[in-house]
Amino acid sequence: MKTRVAIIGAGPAGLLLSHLLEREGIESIVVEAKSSEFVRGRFRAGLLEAASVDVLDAAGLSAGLHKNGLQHRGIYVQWPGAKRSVDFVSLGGRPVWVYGQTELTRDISDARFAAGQQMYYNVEDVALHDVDSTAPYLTGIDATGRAIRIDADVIVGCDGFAGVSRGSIPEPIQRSYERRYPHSWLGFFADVAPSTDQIIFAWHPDGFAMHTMRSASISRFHLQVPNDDHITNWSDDRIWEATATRLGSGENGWTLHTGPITEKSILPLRCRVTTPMRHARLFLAGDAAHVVPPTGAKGLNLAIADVTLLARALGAWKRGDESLANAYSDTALRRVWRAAEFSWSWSSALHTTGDAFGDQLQLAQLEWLTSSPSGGAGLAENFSGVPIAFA
Ligand code: RFL
Repeated sequence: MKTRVAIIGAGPAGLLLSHLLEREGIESIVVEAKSSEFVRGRFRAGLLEAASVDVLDAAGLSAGLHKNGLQHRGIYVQWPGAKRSVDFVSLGGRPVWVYGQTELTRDISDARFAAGQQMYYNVEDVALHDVDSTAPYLTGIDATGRAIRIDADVIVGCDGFAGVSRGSIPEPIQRSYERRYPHSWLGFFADVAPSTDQIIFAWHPDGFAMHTMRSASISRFHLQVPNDDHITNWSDDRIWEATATRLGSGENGWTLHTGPITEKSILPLRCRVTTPMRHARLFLAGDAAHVVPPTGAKGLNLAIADVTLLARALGAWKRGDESLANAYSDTALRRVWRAAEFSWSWSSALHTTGDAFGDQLQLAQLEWLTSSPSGGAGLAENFSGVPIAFA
């Protein structure tokens, strides 16, 4: 098979890229290791920046978001004895949207199926070849066990954190920056109406807790746990007890509503950025190039920003101007490092370390961020997401 752009991975980055490329008049083929049902059912992110919503609006992909998503003007930040509302809009930022990655992935894949996008699911052993040449190609084994080969002008690795594309950037050129955090997140969903109208980020001596939501009847929570913890240590009763304590249920007239827990897992927090995001005819986008701790809710938003830049760059290249494609890695990485720094500093303010001095510094930081207009403006700008800059 021959196409202009071979895309590896049908997560939000790969699917959205194929959609944006079509709007640039560029044909693509998407290959995905998992089944369509698996990809469409995967639970993950849930917060969209205003800048991401702009992209989805312009791409005609936001009907589901505007129908079922929840627009939030800000967040709550709390610690024992304090609950602060941070209103992004009055601080110069823009509203954010709570809309599940699962729903967004379904919306985009429905649009791609409707448009007749060539997509191959359940493709095993995907390998990249000759990315240094002007005739790169990839190979794999399709769902029927047949060997496939896709020749392309460029290959885009949208294959996430555990993908294969990154490995095709040779070692002397590739550089990865990594930070592992000393704690993990226990995340769970519950079939219960949210107990809050805005996301709660809570500092507590027992550890960070977060209360978010997916819909009017599904709540989402995260609890800081040690890295060596295991989900079998956490019965549903223990989870609810810890969540109620850390979120301050029963204080100031606020009560946490509990319900059946439908999914729970532990996720280590890490940040890894791989550079460059372009090598010859290979481009990386989304989690294939970078992962950030989810505290700042940036992963999905960075994936959207990357492929927005890349579609525009490949469109310009098709018209004879390679400058945006040449600048892609540097342009994308500026936003990636902003998000990495914000995710690091926001995580650092909220996750306890067992150090009493550190606790006091964290509380001083939270006090400043939630009471000073300049502190709040930075928080609002980082959460809302700055507009996507193309150069
Ligand atoms: P994905 O979604 O991982 O998709 C990559 C796709 O590539 C496929 N693949 C391959 N296909 C072919 N051949 C191979 N060899 C392949 N290897 C892999 C995979 O099967 C998959 O379908 O990456 P993408 O598209 O870059 O999207 C990134 C986002 O999924 C990710 O950044 C977010 O989910 C991160 N994230 C959050 N981001 C936010 O913006 N806001 C949030 O609130 C937020 N919360 C979260 C998160 C991530 C979490 N986890 C589980 C990592 C909360 C959690 C718990």
